[in-house]
Order: sequence, then structure tokens, then C-alpha cells
Amino acid sequence: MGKILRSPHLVAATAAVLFVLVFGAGNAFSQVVPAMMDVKPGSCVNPLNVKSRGVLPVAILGTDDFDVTSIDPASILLQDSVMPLRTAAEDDASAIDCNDQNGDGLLDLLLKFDSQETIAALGQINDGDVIILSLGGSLLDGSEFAGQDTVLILMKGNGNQANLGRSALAPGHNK
Ligand SMILES: [Ca+2]
Ligand SMILES: [Ca+2]
Repeated sequence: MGKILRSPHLVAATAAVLFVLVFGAGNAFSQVVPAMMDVKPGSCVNPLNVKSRGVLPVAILGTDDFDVTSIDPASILLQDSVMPLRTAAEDDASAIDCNDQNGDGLLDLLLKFDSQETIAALGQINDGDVIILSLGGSLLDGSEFAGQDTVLILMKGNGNQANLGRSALAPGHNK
């Protein structure tokens, strides 16, 4: 039996198995589950006024391959630094809400971020910039997810654009 263990074929086969194990494990750690993210659900342009003192609503849309209830809400960060609001904002029932935002029958996770905190996390911005917002976090099974959407930076006006985004949300609330 000792001779068989030293067989070049067996050594090669063992190496191949080890390679697959290591490669597979590496993949499991580096894989990030893609998530569908929609800043300001109901608005395509996603204007973000730098003077807005309100909230920036962001939906993570559930798909057949992505169940939003598998997200660990405590892990969610926008731009790697901004946590979603956790207390009720104004007349909203809760800051983190699970409902079917886009009416496709699949649950979506609705988050709200403080507009000023979000703007501060963007660094140098100019009027009219289209900025990619990144959102990420962990799933309850420990894997990571990430999504992206864009916002249009507005530096003029009085913040009414931001309020438009919020009122566009109202019809999406389940009634
Ligand atoms: Ca949008
Ligand atoms: Ca949905």
C-alpha cells in the first residue's frame, strides 16, 4: 500500500482534489451576491438635492434569485459608511420596511438614508453630476450582497426635488 501512496498518479489526483477544495473555498468567500437596487423607487432620474434635509429612500428589489428577507438589516451600508435610518421618520411607520414596492409580487426591502449623511459620504460633487451609489451588506447565511444605482446631484433650488421623490413613494405603500 505504501507504494501506491507514492504513485505519481495518486499524488496528481490528490493535488487536483486539494486544488478544487481550495479554489472552491476561495470562491465562496469572494462571491458577492448581486442585488437590484433602486434609489427613489418610482423615480428614474433619482435627483438628490444637496440642500435636502429629508431622507433618501432606497429599495432593494427582491427577485426570483434574491430574497430580501435573507438580508441582515444591521449589516447594510451605503457608500461603505452610511447606515440606514432605524427610527421612524416623520409620518413613515418604520424606517426599514418590507413590502412589494414595484408590484411584481416579490417582497422588496425599503430603506431610508439621511440625505445629508449620504451627501457627506460622496466627497467632491458638482451640480449635475451623476454619481453611482453603492449599497452592500451581509445575508443571514454570511455571504455578501451588493447593488448600485445612480443619483443626479442638484445644487440649486430649495430641496423640493427631494420631496418629490418621497411623495412618489406614497402609492407604493401597501394599502
Ligand atoms: Ca429610481
Ligand atoms: Ca417587488
